[in-house]
Amino acid sequence: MKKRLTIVSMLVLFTMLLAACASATPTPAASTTAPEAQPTTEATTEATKKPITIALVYGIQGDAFYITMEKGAREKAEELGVTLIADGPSKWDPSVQTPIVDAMIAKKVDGLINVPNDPQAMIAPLQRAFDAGIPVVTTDQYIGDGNYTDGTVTFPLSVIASDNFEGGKIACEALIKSIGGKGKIYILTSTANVPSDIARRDGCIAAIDANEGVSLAGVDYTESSAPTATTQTQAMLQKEPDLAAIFGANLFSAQGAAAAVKSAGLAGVIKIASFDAPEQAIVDLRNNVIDMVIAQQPALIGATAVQYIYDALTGNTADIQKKVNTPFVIITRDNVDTPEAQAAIYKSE
Ligand code: T6T
Repeated sequence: MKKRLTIVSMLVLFTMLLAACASATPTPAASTTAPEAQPTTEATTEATKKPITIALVYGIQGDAFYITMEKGAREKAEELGVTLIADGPSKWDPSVQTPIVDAMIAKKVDGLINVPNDPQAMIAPLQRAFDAGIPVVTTDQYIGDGNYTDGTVTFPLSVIASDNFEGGKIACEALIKSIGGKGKIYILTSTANVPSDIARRDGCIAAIDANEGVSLAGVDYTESSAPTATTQTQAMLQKEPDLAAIFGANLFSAQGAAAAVKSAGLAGVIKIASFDAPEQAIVDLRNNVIDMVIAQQPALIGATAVQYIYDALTGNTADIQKKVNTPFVIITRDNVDTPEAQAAIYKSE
């Protein structure tokens, strides 16, 4: 009897213990609600995720270099699921570009990519964007002295551009080689206040200075107008009948120079290097009018800029560099049909 009682009391105790355990186990209960809570949290994040709009204010309308930059930016924007809006001035002029930047600020875009038309005049408009909480990246050109780490202007996230001094040097070293290390070289570049083109001019002059047998015939500023470049080249051909080579330091400068050389019947006699790779430069290369094309990578520049703005907006700042130099693709008659050269040719629409 005593043994039965002990067994019964042990059973009661065990049952009480079980009951106590059941009422004092919040952990399993909490863990069963957690998976249900997860979709709710995700749904909330999705619902509150604001669509991202990035603006690209490029250098000038109708320039294959910027058309290609916009294409690269658009492709990257699509890949990242963000909206890209693009606009640019009809002429290279900060007073025309400024209202376009201001309109983007008024639209409350989330990020701004700009090819500043002037390194000083575009500081204030871009500062207004930054002050409105819009991250800014400059492409192809810079503002201030271009040193966004500890230079005169540091608010832009990054400057993404070619190493223009190096490009000018490469172009003119190749020209010097092609003229046998002797002769006069003429430089045509866009304007004196476009840092990229000035750096190309200076890179070319450095190459000329390093070679005793060559000299600088002169520098002219084309205002990015091919007809102006043609007229200037014709005047130079009159002045220097023994001119050996021309460096066209941007698309329109090279295009105008090539037209003048062609119409003077000097194709193949005067060597030409074209900075920039529009389709016409490739036609001129194949026809022996141009001897070397230095293709920048505008699509890569545009894509990298969109990625940087997106990274900044989504808190991934670790990979953002204050300065990025995109590489060149050098196109000659020997490699023009390679996939790499073909891919580097700019798009005109
Ligand atoms: O050469 C490019 C660009 O890099 C430069 O800053 C301005 O001219 C171009 O757009 C070509 O026309």
